[in-house]
Amino acid sequence: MINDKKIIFSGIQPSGNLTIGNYLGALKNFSEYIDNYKCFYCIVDEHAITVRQVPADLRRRSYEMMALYMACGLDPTNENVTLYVQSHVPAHAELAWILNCFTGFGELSRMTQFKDKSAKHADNINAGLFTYPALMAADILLYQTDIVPVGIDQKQHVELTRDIANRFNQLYPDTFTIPEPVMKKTGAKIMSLADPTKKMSKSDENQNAVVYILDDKDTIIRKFKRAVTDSDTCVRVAEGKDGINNLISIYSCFTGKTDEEIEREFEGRGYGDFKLAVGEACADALAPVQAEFKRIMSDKAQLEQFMKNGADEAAYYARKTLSKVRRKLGFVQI
Ligand code: AQP
Repeated sequence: MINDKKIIFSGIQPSGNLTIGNYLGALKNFSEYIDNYKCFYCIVDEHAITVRQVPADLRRRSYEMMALYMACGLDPTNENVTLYVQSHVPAHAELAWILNCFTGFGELSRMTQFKDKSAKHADNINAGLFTYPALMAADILLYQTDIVPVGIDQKQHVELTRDIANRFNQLYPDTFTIPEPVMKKTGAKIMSLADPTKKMSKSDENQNAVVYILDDKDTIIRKFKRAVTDSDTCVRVAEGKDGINNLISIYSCFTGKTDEEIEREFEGRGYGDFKLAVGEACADALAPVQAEFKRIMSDKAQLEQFMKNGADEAAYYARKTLSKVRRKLGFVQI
C-alpha cells in the first residue's frame, strides 16, 4: 500500500508504434484506476531490446509513448500516477538478475511469447528474450504491486511472476506482494486485420494488419475496409468467423455496444457498411487522443521533466524493495 492505496503496475514496450490492440487491451484501461489506486505505468525500453531496435526509433517512440500515456488521461502531476521509463530506474535490471536465480529453465521454456518470438527472430534468439519474464517479474514485484492490467497475451507472464514471488516468499517470508492480473472481457485480444487468427502486434511488418493509435482517419478507414473477413454476409458472432468476430469486438470496445446490439444494428446490411462503421467509430474515438498527443509533443522540455520526476519517484519505491531483497539474501549492506 502507498498512501492507503493498493498498487497497480503495467508497462508497454516502445518496440513499435502503438496499435489499437495496445490501446484497447491496456492503455485505455489504465486511467480507470487512477482515483482509487497508486499507479506505476512504465515505458519498458529494456524489454524492447530483446529484439533489435534502431536507436533513433527507440528514442523517438519512448517520448511518444510518454505523450500517449498522458494523452490517454494519465496526468503525471496527479499524486496517484507515476509515469516513467524503465531504463531510468536501475533497480529493475538489478532485481531481474536476482529473480533470474529463482526462475526455472523449464518455466521459461514454456512461455508462449518466447516460442513465438524466437520463431519470428530465428537469427537472434538471445538470452534476454529467454529471461524476459524475470525482468517483467522484477518490474511488477519492485512496487509491491497488487494488480496488473494486461491483455491476454501477457497473462502467462504475470502467472509466472506469481510463482516466482511465492517461491521467494517461501524462502524469505514477507518479501513480495503477490500480484493479480486483470483483463477486460472485450478488447483483451485484438486480432490482426490481415490474419484474424493472429494477435495484432505493433512489430508486425504488414502495415495493413495493424491500426496504429496515431493513424489518420482516412488510413484507419482504408485499413478496416481491407480487413480480411469471410464469404458469409451476415454480421454476427460465430465460430469460424474470426475476422468478423474481431471487428465486432473492436466496434464494441469503441462504442460500448453489446454483441447483440451490433448484430441488430447491421441486420440485413453487408460487410461493407459494417467495416465503414467500425473505421469511423475507431477514428472518432482516437481523434481526441491524437489532438492531445500533438499538444503534449510540442513541449519536449516539459515532457522530459515529467519523465525525470516519474523516474525519481519510481526509484524511491523500487529502492525500498530492492534493499529489503538484498538484506534477506545476505548481501552485505554498507
Ligand atoms: N492485440 C492485442 N490485443 C489486446 N491487448 C494487447 N496488448 C498487446 N497486443 C494486444 C497488450 O498491450 C500491452 C503492452 O504490450 P507490450 O508492448 O508489452 O508487448 P506485447 O504484448 O508483445 O505487444 P505487441 O504489440 O505484440 O508488441 P510486439 O510486437 O513488440 O511484441 C500488454 O498489456 C499486452 O497484453
